[in-house]
Amino acid sequence: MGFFSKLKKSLEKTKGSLFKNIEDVVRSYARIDEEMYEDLEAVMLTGDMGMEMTEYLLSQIRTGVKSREIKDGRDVIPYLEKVIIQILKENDVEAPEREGTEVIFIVGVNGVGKTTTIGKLAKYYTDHGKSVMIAAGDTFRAAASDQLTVWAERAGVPIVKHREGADAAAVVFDATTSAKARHMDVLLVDTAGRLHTKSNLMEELRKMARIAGKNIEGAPHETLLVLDATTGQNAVNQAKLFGEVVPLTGVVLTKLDGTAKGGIVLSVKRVLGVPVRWVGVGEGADDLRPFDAAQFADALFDKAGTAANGEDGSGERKEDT
Ligand SMILES: Nc1nc2c(ncn2[C@@H]2O[C@H](COP(=O)(O)OP(=O)(O)O)[C@@H](O)[C@H]2O)c(=O)[nH]1
Ligand SMILES: [Mg+2]
Repeated sequence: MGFFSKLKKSLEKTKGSLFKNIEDVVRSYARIDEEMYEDLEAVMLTGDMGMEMTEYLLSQIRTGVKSREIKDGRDVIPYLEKVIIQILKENDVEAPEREGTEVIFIVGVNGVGKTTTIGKLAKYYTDHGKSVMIAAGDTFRAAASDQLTVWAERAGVPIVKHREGADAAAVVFDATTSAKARHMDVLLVDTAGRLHTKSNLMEELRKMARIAGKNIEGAPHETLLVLDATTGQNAVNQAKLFGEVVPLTGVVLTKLDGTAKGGIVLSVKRVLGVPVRWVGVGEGADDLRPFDAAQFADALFDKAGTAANGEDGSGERKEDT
């Protein structure tokens, strides 16, 4: 199955929980009145849209009613489609091309999919002709670096690791030194996810960033927060906390497969101020792709693969092929 098909399948539950209930509400109102807004608010919150996004969508519907674009309940869903596509497009940020080694920190709490994401990113960049190195910056558990080693071998890329309990900043020092000397295009840095020791984590991440920046100018160029889509609004709250610890440049949304809470993708940019950069739809090496608003909207609203998705519906962007 190609990526687009997987994405579409992944979003089925989200669509079901979100649009189905919205549709049921609007269909039962011949005339739009305050009671309809109240019912809509209830189903959106139940659908895990979060307060901010719910209020925004309702205000947009009110705008549509005022401008007469929405005349009765039947016009609500097509109108919302347009609003949602607009929100998705806010996430469409192209990664700038850089000279030298691009250093990418991967952060997030335990279990969200950081290590897996690094494995997938290593595969993706390698497939796209880039040289990749991995740094095992989660030195807290031996298992973390073993797991990462398996991914590195699978992608055929070098990995820099130290023994369990070693200073993560020392791993970053060695990795940045080596990546620079070997003219690597990308250095992916895994990190520990102990948010309950927030001040320690903050210290550790800051130190890692400082060391990286000393060896490679401007590093880390990206700090991507990995969020588990199945945790819905909790993920958004997690992200707010993380944003206080380190400056984030984007979000990787994992586990979109098997959740009805994919609506979280709408909250990320508006609530956190950073775009969704990658989406994960499974545990396989090819189950991660750059976020593409048009593709995501097509998958969400069940359009067949359009030009934006490539003729084979694989979900590859043109510039990727
Ligand atoms: N279904 C699904 N599982 C995922 C995805 N990404 C990661 N996982 C799984 O989530 C679990 C935790 O991943 P891991 O990378 O170890 O998380 P970490 O603790 O943040 O490093 C593993 O079993 C992964 O296979 C995804 O996009 N979809
Ligand atoms: Mg890990």
